[in-house]
Amino acid sequence: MNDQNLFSALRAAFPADLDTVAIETADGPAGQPFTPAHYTWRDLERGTAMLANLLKGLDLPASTRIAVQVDKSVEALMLYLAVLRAGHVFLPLNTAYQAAEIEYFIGNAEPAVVVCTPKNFAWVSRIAFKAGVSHVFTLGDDRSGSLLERASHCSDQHKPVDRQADELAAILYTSGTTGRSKGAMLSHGNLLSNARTLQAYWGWKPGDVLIHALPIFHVHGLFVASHGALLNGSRMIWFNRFDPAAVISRLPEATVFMGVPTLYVRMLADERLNREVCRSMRLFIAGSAPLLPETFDAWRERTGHTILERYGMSETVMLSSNPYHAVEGERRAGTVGFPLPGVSVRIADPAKPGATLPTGEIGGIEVTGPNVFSGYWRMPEKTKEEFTADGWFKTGDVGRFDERGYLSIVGRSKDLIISGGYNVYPAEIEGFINEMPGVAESAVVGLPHPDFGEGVIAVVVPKPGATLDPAAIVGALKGRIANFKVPKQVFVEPELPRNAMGKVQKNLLREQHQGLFAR
Ligand code: MLC
Ligand code: AMP
Repeated sequence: MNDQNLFSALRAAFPADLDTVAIETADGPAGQPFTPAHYTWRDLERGTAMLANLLKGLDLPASTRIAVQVDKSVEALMLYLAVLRAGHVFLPLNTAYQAAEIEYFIGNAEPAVVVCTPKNFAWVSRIAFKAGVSHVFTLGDDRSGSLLERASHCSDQHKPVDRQADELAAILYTSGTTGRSKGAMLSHGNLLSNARTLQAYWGWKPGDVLIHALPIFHVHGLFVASHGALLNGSRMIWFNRFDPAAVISRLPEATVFMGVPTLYVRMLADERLNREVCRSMRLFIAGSAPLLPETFDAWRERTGHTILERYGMSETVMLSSNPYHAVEGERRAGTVGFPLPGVSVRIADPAKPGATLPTGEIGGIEVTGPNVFSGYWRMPEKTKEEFTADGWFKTGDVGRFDERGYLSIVGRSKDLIISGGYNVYPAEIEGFINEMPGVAESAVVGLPHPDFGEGVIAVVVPKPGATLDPAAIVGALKGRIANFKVPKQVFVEPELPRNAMGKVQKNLLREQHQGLFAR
């Protein structure tokens, strides 16, 4: 059968002249003097071949998980591509994750290879070897580490391993409202079909240049942004870190930018953002969290560009998008547009299982399409719970269609906070707080935050006779969980508000504290 490896499709889109620039770096390792590096398409071809040969030499079974927790760099992107090329499964991990989180992911996914930053080698390798991982390599954002050293001895010729569309390409861990994180299994076909759909829907064209300023351990930066540019043979201006002033200074050379709403809010706060710097831009895309209409309006006023908001998730890649071409409609603030071609979206009646709701009514968003994942890694029960009997995936988002077919997300049935584009599950944080000495119970909620969209806070109830120090709670959490999950503020209160059924009324806590992060 024909090779359906996603890497092969991306490789086929490289320009004929492999000696033109594919990626130009716009910043470098933190704290070091910066000289821009230019990676040609040939560099990507050779670098991914050498890394794929390194993996091949390890004699791993097909579809082995390769877990990667490294700072963003072009080499880290090449590692992702090499894993696809070698026919293995990429497992990206947020660099903010701490030991307890990494221990869980490695224990659950059972990767044969782990790649971490040189500075984390001691603790990551201890966890990995204890879990039976055979190989731990290091990769720094300054090209340091054992991975590139070992790959430098490998051949730069490598034939991509044949993969079928339904074979696994990546596992993305997403936290659950109850219990531990689940690994969403995405196939070569899920990712490639979505990338092709977006290439057409967003009008990617020759000469496009993408500013890549998002992390590459989640859907937005790794799949939507990178695949978009690679599948179009387009050059990327590559930021390892988001810096609003630096991004604005490169806009005049670019045509496409993608960001979570916080990136737009931060660029708007810089007075150098104006129509002139955006003169060559074709498209600004936002997603991963709700874009406030005030940000949408302010951006249009300042730059003359209307942000295109789209909606997706780890389990499905992209689901819906505001239109690119004006003939298909305007881009509407507060909506996530139309279902993408090939993707079906319906609104389920929360009161009547199996029934769907008409236009205008609010219910659970359910989806199906070639982009939808096959299930959670080794969790058949969880997978079953999240799909309907007729095979639609329950997103956990709540929304409605308007009379013109635009989808709006109006809430979430899952108890989830999205802060600066990162998901924070209150149940997980509450679990850590409740284990602390002197704590009777806690409730974690998100409040409107001018920078992050939502900011995390915790309300903690002490055990009788115990005294709790909010700063000590924050301090204890900092070493244990990713920093973006740590509550920005902790309140100690004698009790939590409950309804007649005994359920904590988080809406009352949100109301009580809502102005906390006001501008
Ligand atoms: C950083 N901090 C955050 C935070 N990011 N706090 C809450 N929420 C966040 N998102 C805190 C850190 O804990 C730290 O606090 C302080 O800010 C400085 O950390 P930093 O790392 O220097 O922050 P900064 O570089 O400013 O990062 C902000 C950011 C980043 C917005 C650039 O969060 C980011 O890149 N977000 C993008 C996330 C993303 O790509 N999401 C896509 C998911 S895919 P302290 O107290 O520890 O010093 C998806 C599907 C889809 O959702 O549809 O796309
Ligand atoms: P993740 O699990 O990190 O992939 O996050 C996916 C979730 O992000 C979705 O289920 C939505 O709740 C949210 N999301 C993504 N895009 C948007 C958007 N444009 N507007 C509102 N929420 C969004």
